[in-house]
Amino acid sequence: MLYTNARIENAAETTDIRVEDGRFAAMEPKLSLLPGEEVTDLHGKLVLPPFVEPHVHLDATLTAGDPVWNMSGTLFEGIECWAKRKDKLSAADVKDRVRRAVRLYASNGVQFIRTHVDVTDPSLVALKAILEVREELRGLADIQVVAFPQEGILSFPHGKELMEEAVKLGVDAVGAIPHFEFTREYAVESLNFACQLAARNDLLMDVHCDETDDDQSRGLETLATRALELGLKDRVTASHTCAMHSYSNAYVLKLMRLLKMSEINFVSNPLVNTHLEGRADTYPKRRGVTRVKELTEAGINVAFGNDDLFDPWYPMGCGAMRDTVYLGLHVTQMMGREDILNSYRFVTTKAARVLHLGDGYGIEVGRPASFVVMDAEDYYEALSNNASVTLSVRKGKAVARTQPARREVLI
Ligand code: 17E
Ligand code: FE2
Repeated sequence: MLYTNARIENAAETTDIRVEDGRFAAMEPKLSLLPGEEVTDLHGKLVLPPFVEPHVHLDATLTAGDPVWNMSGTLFEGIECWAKRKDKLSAADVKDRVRRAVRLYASNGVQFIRTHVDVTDPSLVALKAILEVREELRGLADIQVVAFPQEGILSFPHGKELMEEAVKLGVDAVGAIPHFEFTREYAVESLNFACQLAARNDLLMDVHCDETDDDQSRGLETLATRALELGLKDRVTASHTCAMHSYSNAYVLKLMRLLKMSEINFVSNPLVNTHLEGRADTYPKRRGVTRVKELTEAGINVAFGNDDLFDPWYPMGCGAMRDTVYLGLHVTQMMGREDILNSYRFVTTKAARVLHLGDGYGIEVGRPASFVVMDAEDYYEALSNNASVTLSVRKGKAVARTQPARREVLI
């Protein structure tokens, strides 16, 4: 297959792309058609590597209001609502919702997903179901699974054993939730335990870290220190890190040195944390989004995720990566022209680094021919106009297509 006139990652000139045996076989400004080769003219439209969702809770997806709505809008009431839904989980229920969510993602050009799955459940029913259904969904997306101890490792009965059991079942990454543990001591111990579990089993790590407005929440410094000392480095991701929004600048000045040395990644979830944080404030209300601009300027890898799709923590979501980028740029005040033009990287290449996709990802000759086409000429226009992903190609195969809306003014 030959795709002509692709505008790859905002390039000024267009490129022709040859795909053979599911891989990028050649890329040149002009390629001549081989005998019998099929051709698709992309008409100068934007071509990006596939979107990557670096943070979502697929076990809870599509359960908002079932059995109760989160009325306060806090993280903690969300956890209580979810605990009630957890009692009703079955493998069929989890698989059905995950299938629907992954199909929504696929229709929006998302081909790689990291999901956190709650393992504070003695039956581990959701984890087992997701490990099974991800095989069935491989044609649409690669799904990475994090063992996520929603109710704590030290503060939940047999929390450590459940984490170890999840590792045996075949998760890709180890999680933790230090700010939810009963005490600061437990928070530190839970991080030590999780880091050692990841190191021993050669797994990635992704910690729900300091998802609170409490400026005394200091999980991050412990996580970064262990990542450095155990040599885990960029295999570790700190998600949320909302407390960093509220840290004093003097403390952040000290912390930044450690964060750079540790080489850990960050994932910020602006849609969800602007909604969940600041709930104990009157006015002014904090936004609770971590310091994305300063981290990025320091050369630290930060990606944006959705976190939720219609669940106890967030009552919206359509499975696209656009809204998290759009809000993320506003709330972090990263609205310069170059910031906007390059912001697709938060949900493509930077998110791919979080997932350690390596050379399984990216538009380069020899790599799997996976890419998306957008109804725009560059990402500035795509983001501003909420452009559709008109085509999603995965390993050489078209997996989703959208007809862009045609709008007419009638007078
Ligand atoms: N659980 C949690 O601890 N934090 C979140 N943001 C979500 C679930 C969505
Ligand atoms: Fe999360």
